[in-house]
Amino acid sequence: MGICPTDTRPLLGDNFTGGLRHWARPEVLTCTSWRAPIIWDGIFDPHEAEQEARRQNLTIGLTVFAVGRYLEKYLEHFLESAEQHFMVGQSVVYYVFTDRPEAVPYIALGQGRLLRVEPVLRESRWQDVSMARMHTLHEALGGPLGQEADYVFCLDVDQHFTGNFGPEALSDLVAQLHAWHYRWPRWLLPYERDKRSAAALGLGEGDFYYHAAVFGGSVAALRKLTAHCALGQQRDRERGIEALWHDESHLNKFFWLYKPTKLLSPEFCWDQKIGWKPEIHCPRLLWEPKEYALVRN
Ligand code: 2GW
Ligand code: MN
Repeated sequence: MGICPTDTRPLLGDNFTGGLRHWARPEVLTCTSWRAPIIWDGIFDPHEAEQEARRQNLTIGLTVFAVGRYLEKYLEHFLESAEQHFMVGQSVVYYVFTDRPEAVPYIALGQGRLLRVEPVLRESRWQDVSMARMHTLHEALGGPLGQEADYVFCLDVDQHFTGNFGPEALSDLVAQLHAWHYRWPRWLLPYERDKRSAAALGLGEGDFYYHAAVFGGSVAALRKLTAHCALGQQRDRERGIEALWHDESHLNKFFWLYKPTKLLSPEFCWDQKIGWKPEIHCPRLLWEPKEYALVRN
């Protein structure tokens, strides 16, 4: 680990982190080799980022899929906690993709916040529920959603907000460091290694391992990301193969080819099961406990 170079060239994607204070977290990596900031608690001023975002009069989208049992199990807590912590004070639109629109719980929304329900079909295999998101998002970003929102975050539903998740996280293309893998050597990261897969990365490839539970960016950047991943998945399917971590493997391939302009530290999507780590100051999202036996059948 190390701090950002003292180079004075402007950082990529720093438009919502005016006055980044890389020196505030000397014990962690706060800048990538391609000069994108890695957002750790303390290196940005949340108020400055909020002011900048408000001056630009942005609409920020949050997409989430709640299909089958995941609706009852996770959606309400996810949305209630988003009301407390996600982009507070900004214009926000939630897009809930579900196979049962009538079952979406009623949530009292704050001023300037809207919720839209987008019907989707239910895939029969759970792997397909997760992977179909890329194609569905791609279509949505090309339609009214893409017209309405300036920036969009695409999140898993099996988590809840516990801390401020604000405009400091905005940038053209945003990737989330995976909480379980950010300290691992590159060769050990669980990328797809089968060369037949569109998601394959060689042993010397890959920058970080990114978590598909959180990614975001401008509508244009996300159109490109979702097209790339959906096409890769399609190509694999035609060959009768499936990447190790499904959509997440394709996402990692995309971020290797097209570098994110901002990275979020694992504080933005933390798993309490990992236990206490000195560098994790303020978790913004926490994973819900995994109950695979209950939901994966
Ligand atoms: C998924 C797996 C097994 C059983 C059900 C489902 C399921 C997922 C479902 O029944 N309904 C549903 O709406 N989903 C959506 O897909 C939901 O938004 C959920 O958060 C998302 C991903 O599934 P999840 O959260 O169970 O997968 P994780 O937490 O193990 O996620 C990582 O790996 C996935 C690929 O295997 C994805 O890349 C995901 O983004 C990663 O966080
Ligand atoms: Mn998940």
